[in-house]
Amino acid sequence: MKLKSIFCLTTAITLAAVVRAGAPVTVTQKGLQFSAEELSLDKGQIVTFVNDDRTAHNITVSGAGMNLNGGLQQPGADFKVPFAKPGTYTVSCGIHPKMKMTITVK
Ligand SMILES: [Cu+2]
Repeated sequence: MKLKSIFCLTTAITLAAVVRAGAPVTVTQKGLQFSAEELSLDKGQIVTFVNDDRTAHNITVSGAGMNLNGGLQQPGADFKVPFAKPGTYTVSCGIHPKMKMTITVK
C-alpha cells in the first residue's frame, strides 16, 4: 500500500513537470506596454503575444540565434512564438521603441 502511494506520487510529479514544460504563456500588449518586463520559461514553451491595444504593434524577438519580425499585428490579434533554445531574448515592438521585455529560457 505504501509502495503504491509512492509510485503514484512519483507519476504525478513526472506528469506535472511535463505539463509545465509545455504550458502556454500569454503576454498582452496594452497601453503600449507588455504585461511583463521579464519572463522565465522552460525551453519548448510557446508564448502567445496578444494585442490588447487599439493600435497595431510589431513584435520583434532577438537572441539565442533567433531574429524574428512578426510583422504588423492588428488590435485583437494573437502572435505565437516558440522558444526552443535556452538563452536570453529581447522582445520589442518595431513601432513603439519603448516597449521592451526580456525572456530567459532555461
Ligand atoms: Cu507597439
